[in-house]
Amino acid sequence: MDIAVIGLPQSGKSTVFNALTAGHSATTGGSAGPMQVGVVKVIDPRLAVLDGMYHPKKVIHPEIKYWDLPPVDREAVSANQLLSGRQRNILQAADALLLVVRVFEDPALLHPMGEVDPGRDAKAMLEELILADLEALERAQTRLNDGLKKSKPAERSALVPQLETVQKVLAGLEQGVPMKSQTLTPSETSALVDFQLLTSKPVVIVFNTGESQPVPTLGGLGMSQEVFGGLGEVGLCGKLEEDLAVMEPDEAEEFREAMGLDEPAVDRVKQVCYGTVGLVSFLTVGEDEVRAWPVPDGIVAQMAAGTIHTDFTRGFIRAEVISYDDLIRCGSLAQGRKEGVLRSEGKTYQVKDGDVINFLINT
Ligand SMILES: Nc1nc2c(ncn2[C@@H]2O[C@H](COP(=O)(O)OP(=O)(O)OP(=O)(O)O)[C@@H](O)[C@H]2O)c(=O)[nH]1
Ligand SMILES: [Mg+2]
Repeated sequence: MDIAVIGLPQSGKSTVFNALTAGHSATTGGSAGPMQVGVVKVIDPRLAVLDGMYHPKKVIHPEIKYWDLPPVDREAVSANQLLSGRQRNILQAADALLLVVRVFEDPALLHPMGEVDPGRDAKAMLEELILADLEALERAQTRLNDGLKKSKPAERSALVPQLETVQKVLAGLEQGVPMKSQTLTPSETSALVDFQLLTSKPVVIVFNTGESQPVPTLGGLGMSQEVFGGLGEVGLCGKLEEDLAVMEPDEAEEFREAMGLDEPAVDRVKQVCYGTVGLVSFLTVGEDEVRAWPVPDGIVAQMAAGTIHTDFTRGFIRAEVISYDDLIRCGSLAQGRKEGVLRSEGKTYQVKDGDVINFLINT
């Protein structure tokens, strides 16, 4: 999963990125550096238990790739352009956006908009995403209109529905409704896939607080989920977490306890991202490897098979499924079968988190 870190200049994006990746993205910003990418393994503790049972050659944990974008310059911000054209292009390819909002106070660090005001900043960035999509769809509308004028009657039947979809979503965006909160049919949604609209992506707000500063909530800031649609939220102290991220684990743990901190930021952010994006993991076991596969919640077995190999979707016969807890209790798939907890499921079975699955495929 690719997650891009966005936010106002100097909100602490690179600091949060470093906290999450234990990386060393240059902080303080200002200069237009390259994009930084940090890869984090999402350790699934269930795999360690399965490793002990199967002794496979490999144990494969899922990965999250965080991107820290090159900064926007202050002139652009004063001209109210909060995302550069280059940033918009990069963001299109992300699966989710992590929106860092400054909560920490620091008289030495000027806020680009004046006072520290988390609600204003979060709304401004969400509106910027809407603006980016409006501009992209307006260009598409012009292009489709031109295409229609030049097209032969036979070609029109393909262009007209696309234009209608673009206009429908444009109308919603003009009302401030992100694409993901609009009611669209599956065919309308698929007509828009190629645009990779920014408001179609899940957004997790990271409140970057000072030490022992209370964490705001979206509700408290008057941001209703109905308007902005499926936002995740998490609070952390970027600067402190950045320091803890590069310590030895034992030492970091001692600090956490002494300071009464929660779980490491990297774990909490991962959980909120998984929840907001709607990901669950199914597991596969064997002598070669044990592995966790993140998939969208609600995915059906036939499609889940396709995450292992695209051919598996076509060749899907059935899935043998046992829950992780049942497998651990039974000690083996064979015992699970004897006890009747290893089931045979068809194409439309909805995969659950922790399902251990063996797909039977017609190759
Ligand atoms: N006091 C305090 N300062 C912070 C905190 N997080 C970040 N900063 C400081 O804020 C400044 C900007 O942090 P960056 O992480 O570079 O912010 P950025 O959003 O990546 O900045 P640009 O990439 O330039 O837009 C740095 O001087 C950080 O040390 C925090 O939690 N508390
Ligand atoms: Mg930065």
